[in-house]
Amino acid sequence: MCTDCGCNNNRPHTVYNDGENIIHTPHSDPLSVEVHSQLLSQNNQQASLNRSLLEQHNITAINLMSSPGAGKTSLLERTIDELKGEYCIAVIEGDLETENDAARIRAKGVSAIQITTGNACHLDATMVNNALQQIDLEAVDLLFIENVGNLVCPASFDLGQHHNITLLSTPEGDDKPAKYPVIFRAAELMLITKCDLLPLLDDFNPQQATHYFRAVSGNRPIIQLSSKNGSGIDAWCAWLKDACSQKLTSL
Ligand SMILES: Nc1nc2c(ncn2[C@@H]2O[C@H](COP(=O)(O)OP(=O)(O)OP(=O)(O)O)[C@@H](O)[C@H]2O)c(=O)[nH]1
Ligand SMILES: [Mg+2]
Repeated sequence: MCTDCGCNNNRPHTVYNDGENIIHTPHSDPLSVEVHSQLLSQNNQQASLNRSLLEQHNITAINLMSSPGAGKTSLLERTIDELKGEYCIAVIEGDLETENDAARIRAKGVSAIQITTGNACHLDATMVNNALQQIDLEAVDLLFIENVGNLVCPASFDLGQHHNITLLSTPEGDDKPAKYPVIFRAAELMLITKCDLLPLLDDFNPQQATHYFRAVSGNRPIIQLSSKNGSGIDAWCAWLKDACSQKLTSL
């Protein structure tokens, strides 16, 4: 048995640390590990350039990550309703196919660029840079990036954002932070979404979700909310305002 990850495959394989994440490549050769490492390194360089570009324009950028359907776009729609008068907002949407989410955001009067990744399961820094070229950055102070719905890969690709946020929706089950720790560990804040459904879900325990999140991320904050009935949206908007004002004072 492998002493690194416990798999039963006796072929050579590697476990390495890219500086933030432990990456297991259990059934591949060292060459593919090298290629993967170079791709991550190139991505990190582009992400740094994106971050500099955003900072030149005093933009706070938020990367939203979750499983498909956890409520990212619905939360953005609600957030735009709350904050549109105070902040100039733009959104970059990531999906494998369709302009659906960008159309939903544009219907709120906010500019949105849709990235369709084809078969890629996450956004990367080059895709985000291409989208940034299409946005009037002078006219933006709060940028949301809605990543592709996926609880694994998005966490490994820096996009140049300032804050990573992971959503956990109540119908997914309270054990997801324990089962998919990498994406929850990457989160500065966890949002428990669709809390209006809690009375109907007898097996989602917010305390249990909190316990699992704390086990992977320490004492980071959690907000319970519902984009349907508006509960917790004030706390979420207060967190965003704080993030924007901290950004301004750090520039
Ligand atoms: N009950 C309830 N349903 C919600 C809530 N937020 C979103 N939904 C529903 O969940 C479904 C998915 O919502 P989206 O906002 O499209 O989710 P998403 O994470 O953007 O989905 P992808 O972009 O496909 O990953 C829709 O049917 C929404 O109406 C909520 O707070 N409560
Ligand atoms: Mg969406």
